[in-house]
Amino acid sequence: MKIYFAGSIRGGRDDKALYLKLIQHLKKYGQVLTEHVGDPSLTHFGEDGPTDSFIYDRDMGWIQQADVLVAEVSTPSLGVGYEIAQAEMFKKPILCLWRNQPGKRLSGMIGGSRKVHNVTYDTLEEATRLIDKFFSNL
Ligand code: 6K6
Repeated sequence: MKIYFAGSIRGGRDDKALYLKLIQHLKKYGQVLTEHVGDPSLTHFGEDGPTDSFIYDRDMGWIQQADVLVAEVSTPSLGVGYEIAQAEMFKKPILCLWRNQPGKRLSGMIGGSRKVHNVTYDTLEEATRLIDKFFSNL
């Protein structure tokens, strides 16, 4: 199985350690195409990285190839929102993980989509259990 994991890059890297742990867990279900999202050395700026058109073309190709998209959406990111919309268009199963945070709510454009399986969690253990449940129902 090919898994596209989406998490914030230029939207902010506060959750990068969490992304890495979720990616490690997802690897038991198949190949994670986007392991770089959990790279601790990847900053929100990425001045030495590939061009934006390279990133866009490669990531759109990967979403098309993927069997499933899993997004961690607690740090708002334009790129992650765009990827979720594209995955909807390609009719991919989508899991969105939202960590409960006082005073914050998930965008209605994600939380309100009937094509997205939205779940909320408090701990990493809970998030991994929700991932297991999602994959067991695929
Ligand atoms: C490194 C540091 C900053 O930019 C880079 C290189 N950029 C990217 N490399 C790989 N994937 C990217 C990059 N920028 C965005 N993406 C994709 O968009 C990832 O798959 C993420 O799920 C999502 C993050 O979007 P933003 O808007 O938070 O950057």
